[in-house]
Amino acid sequence: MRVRVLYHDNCFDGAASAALFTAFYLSCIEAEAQFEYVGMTHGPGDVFADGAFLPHSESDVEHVCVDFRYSPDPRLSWWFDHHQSAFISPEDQRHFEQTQNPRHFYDPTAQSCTKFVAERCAAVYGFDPTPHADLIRWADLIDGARFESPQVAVELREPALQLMTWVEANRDETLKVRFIRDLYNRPLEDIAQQAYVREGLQPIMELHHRALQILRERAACDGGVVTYDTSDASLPAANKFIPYYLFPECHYVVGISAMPGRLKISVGSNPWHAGRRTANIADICSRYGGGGHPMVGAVSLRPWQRQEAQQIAAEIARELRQAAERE
Ligand SMILES: [Mn+2]
Repeated sequence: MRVRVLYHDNCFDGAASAALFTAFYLSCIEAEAQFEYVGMTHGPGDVFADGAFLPHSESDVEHVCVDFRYSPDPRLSWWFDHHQSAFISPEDQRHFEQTQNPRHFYDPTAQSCTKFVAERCAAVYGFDPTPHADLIRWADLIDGARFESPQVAVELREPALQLMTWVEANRDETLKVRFIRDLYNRPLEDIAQQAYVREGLQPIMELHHRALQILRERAACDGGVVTYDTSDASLPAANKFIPYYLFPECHYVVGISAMPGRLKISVGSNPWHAGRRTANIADICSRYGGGGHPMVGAVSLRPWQRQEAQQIAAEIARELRQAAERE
């Protein structure tokens, strides 16, 4: 069997979910299966339309989607997700609910898809995830943004956090696949010492320090909400925790950055003050065509829509200031 894994691209939980599903499939379904991986990115329109699924004529293929939105396409054999915005339309949600596919798993309360895959596959198929316990623990910490402090998240001394930084910035297709294979074959400390990771990380860490410097200059906190716009500064690797490192007492962050092929408005709530995260960020972002989780989300726009991005970011910041005032 050929197994084509669609996974959330440039995301530690996405890569870790793909790795864990692979380990599960090889040990519980078919030891000889051949895997291929396709990174998926959230955006406007049907993101599956662009060749995610192989033609129906290729019958020896199973399509799997992990840590990424639902598709009603009948070729989707397996699906695991925990994003609140997993369904792009009410029709898709109805389709999921009516189809009752026993291989489609969804739980918006799961902190990471990696742990969700591990738990469901253990419960339903008897999969033993213990060899991957470290990967699961870190994916869960990372996707839930459960770090001890902003220092841990920004200074990046832990191997898992170096890998998180690497995977969020890596655009090399071959290395994406190598990384997923490494995640189910090697301990995280080993992977962080691999030459391809070290070499990839070095310029990212330089960018990271530059981002820290730029955000120091540009980010401002008003009414508990940090705002910034680096969309003119080509900083693809800006670490999402820097605003909390700079403003540890803030409630929310709304930032605009330029990603390859899109502008991204990143919206987050302060993970180190969990008690006051009252705004539902997934709901707010979905009003502007974006999505995510209640605590963190994003809106993507076309690269030339900078003015629209600034206007949307200002509206979201205004709404979050009102929430912060009540918290
Ligand atoms: Mn995830």
